[in-house]
Amino acid sequence: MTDIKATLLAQHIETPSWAYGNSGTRFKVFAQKGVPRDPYEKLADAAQVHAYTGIAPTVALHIPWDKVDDYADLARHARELGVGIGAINSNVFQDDDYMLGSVTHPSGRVRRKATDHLLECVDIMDATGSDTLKLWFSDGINYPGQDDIRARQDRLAESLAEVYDRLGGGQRFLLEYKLFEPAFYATDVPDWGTAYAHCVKLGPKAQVVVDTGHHAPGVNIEFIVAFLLREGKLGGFDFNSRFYADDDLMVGAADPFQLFRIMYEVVRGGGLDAGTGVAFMLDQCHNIEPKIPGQIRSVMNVQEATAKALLVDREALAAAQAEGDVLGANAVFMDAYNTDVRPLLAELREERGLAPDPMAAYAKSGYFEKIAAERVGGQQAGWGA
Ligand code: LRH
Ligand code: MN
Ligand code: MN
Repeated sequence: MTDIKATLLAQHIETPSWAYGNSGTRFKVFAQKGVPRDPYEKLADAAQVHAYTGIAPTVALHIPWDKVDDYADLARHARELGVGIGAINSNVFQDDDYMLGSVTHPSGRVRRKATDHLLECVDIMDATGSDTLKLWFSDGINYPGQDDIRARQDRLAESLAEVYDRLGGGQRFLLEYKLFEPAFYATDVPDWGTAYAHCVKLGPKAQVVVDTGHHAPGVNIEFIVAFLLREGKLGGFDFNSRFYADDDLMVGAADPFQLFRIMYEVVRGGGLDAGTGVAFMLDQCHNIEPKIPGQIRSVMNVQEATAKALLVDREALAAAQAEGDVLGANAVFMDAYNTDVRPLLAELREERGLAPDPMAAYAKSGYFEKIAAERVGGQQAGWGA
């Protein structure tokens, strides 16, 4: 149990700056009270999540949603609040220029502009001390014949190589895949195989990030996790839940059993071991629920799934598997999943001097009342901004 507790304490879950801003669907963004007005206030809210969970010490930025004049100053502000800057997320999907793509666009001018943005993100990594660049491309085509699928792969490879070469020592990039949306016919990085192939070609500083919402229904995500970890190519997760497509709901809300299965493969593959570099990031929006509690709940959901995965009796499982004991092996697995780990986690927090129930402690703290009174005109997270 001491080992499990130490592993749980060492796990870090990164929250995204955009989770704290107003968000919604293309139909309506419902503004909430107390929402941050700038990136500095987003970091302050993220620091609250860390203060109550103890395991969310870094915050991902999205550029240009988090554009500031002085990134070193933003990083200093984060440190003062007790958090650090995590992954820098690039954004080559919101300019009019990108209607037909960014790094895979048929026009060399647009490709240059997109790649320059990615290089600027590496400059921001240098200024903030971030070691991870997260690349997601909305690039793709809507209609058969619209553009040459293969030429777009060539253009993608060319841009990725330029960014890869710009990375400094200790820096890496994570390539994110997504089945569809906004492109509806053929996305340029639609699946883990495409992302993996590009990353293998580039080298060790390129890894794949698994956004749990970016798959077709029924896809066995834990298989992908097991495979990528075995190859040393699992860079991290963008955690969220989906019922239909890229819903960005709270991780573990739609399918806690799937999250457990994913975390088991992480544990099995050594992804929690120090130095493996698997980043556990959230990529979510809280459209109708309050944002800071939504993030606290999400961090707790990942922690609960991790605790259950760590509780799997690996020896008993291996013995049952070796004997071909199908039901016995499954029972070992399910015993861990069905364990209520909440008392263990409450104990862990108390041992660290934290409140046993982060949700209740935050609600009691008065922070929400304070920001609701102080902040007027909170920022939209980014979409449609
Ligand atoms: C794309 C995505 C990607 C973006 C984020 C805001 O759907 O998952 O990670 O950067 O949403
Ligand atoms: Mn994502
Ligand atoms: Mn997404």
